[in-house]
Amino acid sequence: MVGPVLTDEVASARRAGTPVVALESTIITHGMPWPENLETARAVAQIVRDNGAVPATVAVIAGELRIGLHAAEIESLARSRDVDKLSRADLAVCLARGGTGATTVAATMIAAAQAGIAVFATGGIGGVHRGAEHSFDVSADLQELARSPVTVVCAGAKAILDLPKTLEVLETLGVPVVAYGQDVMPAFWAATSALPAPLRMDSPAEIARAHRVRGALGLAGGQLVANPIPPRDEIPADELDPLIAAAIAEAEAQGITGKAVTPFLLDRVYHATKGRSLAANIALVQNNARLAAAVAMELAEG
Ligand code: PSU
Ligand code: MN
Repeated sequence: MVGPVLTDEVASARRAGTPVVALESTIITHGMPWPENLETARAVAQIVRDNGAVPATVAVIAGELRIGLHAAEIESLARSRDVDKLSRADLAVCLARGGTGATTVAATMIAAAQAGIAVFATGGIGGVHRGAEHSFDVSADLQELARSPVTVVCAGAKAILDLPKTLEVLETLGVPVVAYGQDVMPAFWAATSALPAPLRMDSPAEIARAHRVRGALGLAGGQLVANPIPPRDEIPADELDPLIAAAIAEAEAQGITGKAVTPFLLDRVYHATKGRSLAANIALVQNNARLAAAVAMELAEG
C-alpha cells in the first residue's frame, strides 16, 4: 500500500513506453473554484490525449497514492471543500492514516518519479513568497525540483510571489529554469516580465534532450519549463500589481500563514479581477498541457 497505485490505462502506457503526462490535484481542490475546477481538469486531460499522451492526475485517495484518477474521483475531489493539501512533508502521514488529499507540485513530482513519469503539466509552481526574509515562506516545490527527475511545465511563478528571489533559490538548488520561446521569464498571468530567463529553449525536442542528458549525467532533480500564457489571454502586470498588493496586505491583516497563503491570495485576486484571473489561469494550464504532451512524445520516441 505504500507504492503508487496506477490505473490500468497509466500502467499499460508505462509498460508500452507510451507518453504519459502527470497532472496535479491541488489546482483542482485549492487552486480554482467549482465548477471551473472540474471543467478545467477534464479539458486539460483531454488536451493531453488529443496530443498523443495519457493524462495521469495524482492524488491520495483513502490511503493510496493514486496515479491516474477515474472521472468520478476527479469530480469528487472537485466538489470537496475540506481536502488536505499535501506536499513532501505531509504525504506519508496522509497515506499512513488512510486519508484523502490533493497533491501539490512537490508531491505530484514525487509520485510521478516513482512511476517513471518524466513530464508534468501544471499552472504555476509555488516559490519564494514576498516578505520571505521575514516569514521564511519558501515553497517545498523548489526543493522538489532539485530532487525528483521530472520536467515540470508551468507558466512561470505567480506574481503573488517574489519572482527574483524564486529564481535565485532555483539557481542555488541547481534547477534549470527554461523560458519557452522567449528570452524573458513569463509571469503566470502575464506572458512576459522584466526578468531575463536563465535559459531558453524553442522546441519540445530540445527540452526532451536536456531532460535525458541531465539524467545521463546522474544529476538529481528535474527541469522547470516556463511556458508563456498565450498573449490574448494575459492580464498585464501593471493592472494586476495593485490588486496583488492589496491581497497580500489582507492576508497579513488576517494572519493567514503557511499552506493557506497561496489559496487565499488566488481567491482574492479572482474576486478583484471579477474572474478574469481564473479565465487566464485556465488558458495557461491548457497551453501547458499541450507543450507537456509534446515533450512526453519526444521523450517516448527516445
Ligand atoms: N499555482 C496555481 N494554482 C495552484 C497552485 C499553484 O496556479 O493551485 C498550487 C500548486 O499545487 C503548488 C502549490 O504546488 O499551490 C504551492 O503551494 P505552497 O506555496 O503552499 O507551497
Ligand atoms: Mn508556503
